[in-house]
Amino acid sequence: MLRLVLVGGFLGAGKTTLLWNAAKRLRSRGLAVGLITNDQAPQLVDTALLTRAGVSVTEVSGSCFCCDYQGLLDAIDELRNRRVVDVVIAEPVGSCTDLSATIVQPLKDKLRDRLVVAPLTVLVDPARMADLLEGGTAGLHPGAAYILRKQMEEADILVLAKADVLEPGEAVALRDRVRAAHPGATVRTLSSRTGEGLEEWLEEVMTRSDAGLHLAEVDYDLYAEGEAALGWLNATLTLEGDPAGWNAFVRRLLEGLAERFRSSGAAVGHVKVLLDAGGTFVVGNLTGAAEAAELRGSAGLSPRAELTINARVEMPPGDLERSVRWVLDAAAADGIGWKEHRWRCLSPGRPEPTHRYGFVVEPESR
Ligand SMILES: Nc1nc2c(ncn2[C@@H]2O[C@H](COP(=O)(O)OP(=O)(O)OP(=O)(O)O)[C@@H](O)[C@H]2O)c(=O)[nH]1
Ligand SMILES: [Mg+2]
Repeated sequence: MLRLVLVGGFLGAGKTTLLWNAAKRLRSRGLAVGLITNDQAPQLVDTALLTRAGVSVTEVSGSCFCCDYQGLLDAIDELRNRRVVDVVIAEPVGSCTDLSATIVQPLKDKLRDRLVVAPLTVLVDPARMADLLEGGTAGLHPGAAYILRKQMEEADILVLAKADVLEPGEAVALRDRVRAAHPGATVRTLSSRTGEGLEEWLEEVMTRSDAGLHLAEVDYDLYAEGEAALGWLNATLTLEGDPAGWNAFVRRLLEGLAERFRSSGAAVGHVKVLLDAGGTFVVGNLTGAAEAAELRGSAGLSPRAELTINARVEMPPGDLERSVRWVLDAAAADGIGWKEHRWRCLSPGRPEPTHRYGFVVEPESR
């Protein structure tokens, strides 16, 4: 039977990177894998990136999985219509929580004949985890930190991601503190970058079928407030300019944005950009205004490039749009012209889940 693996966690926690690495390993075991991305608006860097990596991927955009339950089912069907699929790995929007009640329980209840749901995995960035354990907000709006806490509370498997950024002793100590705070979850450390802990996590999600063991008590007013604190921008542009300068352009853009958000005191959820010049591409990420921009890949020597920007930052959408336009103009000052194709800027609306179960669906009551 088809296995569905849900990988949740806050913005920038490392979900898409894990999806890609997991898909590669499962493929090498001879399994057919499909991936599903999810966002409040179309034009996703994640989808573009995974597609370029040669995986079968589809997206649910315009709403989170919980508010578009049917959209998730349709996406699973779309993957199955393309070819036989053994495993689907799906990444819900990073600002989404209450997935156990709104997705996992309904799936266990309604689709028991069609799929097995793996334990709900939630990734947490260690840079945020330490402060949250101290009762802090990890530099986020209290409502956004509330979402992150609820994500951890409902996890079946709680993963301290990006373990490579910690010293080995530090990782073990932090993991033990998370275990003490979340005794009902399996707590793991994992690094998609080094591969540490990846096989063990895969083994667990590929063999266990006791998904959704916990429900978090979620106050939807606070949840909505946390989502509304985030400005959301998805844009696609065409650039024209010096073919040798694309990587430097992406760096200027991300550093300019980091500086702009720092000076306005706006916390960064995640800013990701994908620049494709003649079939080769460079990806840039910013997971905090104080964090260094990360660039991977290298753009080709084409005078034209396509740029996709996805930014989730704690500022009103209008301010976010003005900031991005201003930094784009500054970064493009050295003879680069840009023309926008699609530009969506919004603040996520109040979550209104399609289903919400107030109880854990037991195997015998299915
Ligand atoms: N050091 C380190 N960085 C990682 C690891 N996994 C992901 N990252 C980096 O973290 C950033 C965010 O990664 P993504 O996989 O895009 O995160 P995400 O959770 O999918 O983000 P959203 O889709 O915006 O919610 C990128 O810069 C990644 O390269 C890891 O294992 N180690
Ligand atoms: Mg992602």
